[in-house]
This record gives sequence, C-alpha cells and structure tokens, in this order.
Amino acid sequence: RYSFFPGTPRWPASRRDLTYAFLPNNQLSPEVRSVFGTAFDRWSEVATLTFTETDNYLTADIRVGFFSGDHGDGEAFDGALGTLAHAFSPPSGRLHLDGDENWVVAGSNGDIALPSAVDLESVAVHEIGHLLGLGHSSIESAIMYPTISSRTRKVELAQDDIDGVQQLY
Ligand code: TQI
Ligand code: ZN
Ligand code: ZN
Repeated sequence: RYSFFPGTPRWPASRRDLTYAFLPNNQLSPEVRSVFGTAFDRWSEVATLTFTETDNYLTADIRVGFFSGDHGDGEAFDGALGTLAHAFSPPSGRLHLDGDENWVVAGSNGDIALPSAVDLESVAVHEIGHLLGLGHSSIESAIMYPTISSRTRKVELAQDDIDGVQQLY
C-alpha cells in the first residue's frame, strides 16, 4: 500500500499549477526534456495538478538537475548505480539525478542494452511521486515500490500510486 511522508506534507491548494525548470548549466537534450514532460503528465492525468516547463530556474516550483558526487545538500551521489536520484517532500520541489549514471531514454519497446543502464523515465516518475508527497509503497507493481530490478522500465502508474496521489490531491 502507498504511504506518505511524516506529517503528510503536500502542495497547498493555492499551488497546484506547478512550474518546473531544469538546471540551466545542464544543457539537456530535447529527448531528456520530453521524458520529463511525459513523466509529469502521468501524474497530472490522475490528480488535480498541472505541470508546466519554464525557463526560470529561480522561480520554478520544481527544480530538476543532474549532479555528481557531493552537490551541497548533504546527500552526495555515489557514481554509477547505488543511489540514482533523490527528491524532497513538498513544498521543496528539488529533484536531483546522479549525473554519473548511464541514463537511457528507452524506446517504447523497453529494451535497455547496457548492463548498467538506468531508464530515465522510470526514475523520473518515481521521484516525481516523492515530490508530490508519496513515500514508498509495499506493492511491488507500484511505481513507488522502493526497488526496481536493473535494466527494467516501469513507467505506468499502478492503481496503488493513483489511490495515493488522489488521497493527497
Ligand atoms: N533513491 C531513493 C529513492 O528515491 C532515495 C530514498 C531512499 C528516498 N529512501 C527514501 C526518497 C525515502 C524518499 C523517501 O527511493 S534511489 C528507485 C527504485 C531510487 C530508487 O536512487 O535509490 C527509483 C531512485 F524504486 F527503483 F528503487 C528511483 Cl525508481
Ligand atoms: Zn541532491
Ligand atoms: Zn523512492
């Protein structure tokens, strides 16, 4: 079953149309931006929330960036594999990805060739769940389940994820 963070933090009713921006010096490909667009859409389809990309990193509600090693928030990344990404509970809006992973943007066939490859969309959908206030789920098919087998693509919300986010919004 889904869970929430202690105290059930959530985005307030006055902040449900959220903007997101990518760290300016990351210079991401259009493919990466499009993966995030799709990942945000999966959640906005089932909850009363909208997500709009903006160029203004300073004023965006949600700030997404790739970082390597120690990046100043006390949660250093660890090189390839291990920790892949982290996100903080509302209303922090910080979503950080480990720049040292072999991120892949999978085709719809879900095939991931490199042994150390990590599917970007799978991790993005999971971390956005945390950004919205979801903790981990005990249900294995849920996006918010705390482990994923390597080289797996899991991007579709399970009913459990939907129930959780709909309880919040
Ligand atoms: N990062 C952990 C995660 O996002 C960070 C974390 C551990 C965490 N405990 C937490 C975040 C409690 C919020 C609350 O779960 S991770 C997966 C999964 C990670 C793991 O790099 O280990 C995904 C990131 F579920 F597949 F194992 C994304 Cl999808
Ligand atoms: Zn961080
Ligand atoms: Zn998690």
